[in-house]
Amino acid sequence: MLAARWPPPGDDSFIPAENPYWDPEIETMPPEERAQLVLRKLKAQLAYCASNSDFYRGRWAAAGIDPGSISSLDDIRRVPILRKEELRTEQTEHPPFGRYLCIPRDKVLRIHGTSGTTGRPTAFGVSQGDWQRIATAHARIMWAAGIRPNDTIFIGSFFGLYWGGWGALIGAERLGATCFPFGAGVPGQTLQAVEWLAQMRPTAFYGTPSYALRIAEVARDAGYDPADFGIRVLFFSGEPGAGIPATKQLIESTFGGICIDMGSMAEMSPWMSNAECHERTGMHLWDDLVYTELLDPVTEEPVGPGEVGVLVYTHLERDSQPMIRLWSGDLSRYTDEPCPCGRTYRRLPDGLLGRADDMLVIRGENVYPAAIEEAIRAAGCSGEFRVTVVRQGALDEMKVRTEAVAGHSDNDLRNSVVSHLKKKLGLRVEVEIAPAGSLERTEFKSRRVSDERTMSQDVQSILDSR
Ligand code: 8LE
Repeated sequence: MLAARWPPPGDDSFIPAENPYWDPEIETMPPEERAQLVLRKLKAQLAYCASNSDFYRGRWAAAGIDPGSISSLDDIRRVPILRKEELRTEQTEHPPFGRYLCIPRDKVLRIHGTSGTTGRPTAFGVSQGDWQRIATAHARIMWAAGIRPNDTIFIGSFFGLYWGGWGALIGAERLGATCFPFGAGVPGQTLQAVEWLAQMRPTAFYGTPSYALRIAEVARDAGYDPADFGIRVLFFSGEPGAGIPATKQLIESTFGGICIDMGSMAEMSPWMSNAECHERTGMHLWDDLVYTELLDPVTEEPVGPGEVGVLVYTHLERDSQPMIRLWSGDLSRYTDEPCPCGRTYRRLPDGLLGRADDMLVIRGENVYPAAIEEAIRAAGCSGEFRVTVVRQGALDEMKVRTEAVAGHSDNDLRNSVVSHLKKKLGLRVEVEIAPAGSLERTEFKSRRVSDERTMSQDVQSILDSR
């Protein structure tokens, strides 16, 4: 369905007949042909921003860019990169939505926002058309994950400003599935979740990986085996985990369903534009919805396959608050090797490696939080863990606290963590085994790695200044 209209109508009621693809033409087209489609949509999106936003008009004029002169995807590099701090400043100066809201204020259908734990929260104003387009995009992507209209989808995520749960909900509704918006965050709700899961037997689950593992623990304590819930597909966003092989395997063996990694950023909704298919070979970049560049964190030049770059996103069909070249800060690598699913999108085979500002430099080595989690999980740690990096004398030391696992002696577990980290990262660690269940759990996003050296701030300021 190569819609001639821009933005495409989001309210159609199309649902494919049983078929591996929602949109076989777009999903399997040769990449060069898709690039032409992306370019057409990009030009329409840029022209729309130039006519409807003083914010974009102003910044592009200041950079000497005429968006009408963009004639190839490479040309996008002439458009200035946008950073989250600039969005915050713009909203402070032009409250509440900033001048990148391209629709009249009274056409805002929904208000969402960031949690604002770091700095001023950002407000998202969403039009009805965008809400519908996001729903359709998510339905298409959830279809690729193997979700079908006869599925019942349990959404174990907050229903507030956070877009995660809402994005899953509207995608599920558009796909015609049965929605079960259970929520999260209310005291006692996790045990209730377990009881509802056992009773209602939903076939799909959405939340954060941390929360799925938390639910599994509470289920076991209450005498249930999470594999008996009958969940076929578990899909996740918001934090690393579902893209980390050992964590993916832990989730799959715990629940007996497939574990699907998804997620870009709330600003970029449809945030499922990074998402795995049911083959689970790494998140596809659904480039006809959001065009994604991978850029060197320092030079901001494009990186090739296999090289680490920052994901930089551009909306292609948003009319309310389009983001053009939003610097995510998330590091990843891409491949253009084919996926067995037959979709021709590039993929991120290692998921998101971590945020550029979370990357640790330990004794001269770049260490990604996702690699630390991979090693710790592969060592057999199925409970919570915490990692601290400290400087002792002139040396960086990594300290790991993890929890005892039934059936393993503390000593074996400690040795296993030491040897996995040594093998994966080449680092010596100090490991402490805490009692099972003693480290704090989250129903949202976990922060498991903390850097207590001052050097990380130096690295941060270098990255910030570029
Ligand atoms: C590793 C995508 C969404 C709505 O679930 C979300 O969490 O959006 P939010 O709150 O804007 O946070 C975005 C950040 O969460 C990303 O920049 C990235 O650092 C992290 N994140 C999201 N999905 C993943 C992730 N990190 N793997 C993921 N699958």
